Amino acid sequence: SAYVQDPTDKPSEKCGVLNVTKITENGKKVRKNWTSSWTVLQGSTLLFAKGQGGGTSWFGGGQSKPEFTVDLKGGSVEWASKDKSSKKHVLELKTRQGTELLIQSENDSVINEWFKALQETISNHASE
Ligand code: I3S
Repeated sequence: SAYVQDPTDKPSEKCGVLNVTKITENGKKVRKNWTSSWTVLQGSTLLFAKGQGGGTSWFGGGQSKPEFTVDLKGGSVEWASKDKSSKKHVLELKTRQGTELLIQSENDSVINEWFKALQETISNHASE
């Protein structure tokens, strides 16, 4: 299922389980802490919730909040270089605010779709 920008201008959405760690926060290096996260791309915002994407997550629950959100406007995404992680299929996401994340999936096509989706989102919001 390719990621396609909705022609009716509805906010784009994509979700799934990814492995995520912050590596930099507000320009400062932080210790890696890989966690499996239910991840949602909603408009230009990327949201993470801890744990696998099961029925008890914040998503759709209304009450609980996402663990962490990232504003993609003005950010960048690229394949992480080997020195960033020993894992395969790792993306490096940088925000305008100086936060850097690594995003990983064992599944090649899953991570490729996220790469496309994040790239498109960033370029679609480039002028904001
Ligand atoms: O970049 P590093 O320091 O090699 O990252 C690894 C460490 O964070 C390690 O944790 P501790 O050093 O706290 O034990 C993690 O378990 C590894 O997963 C990290 O490396 P990878 O290559 O998996 O991103």
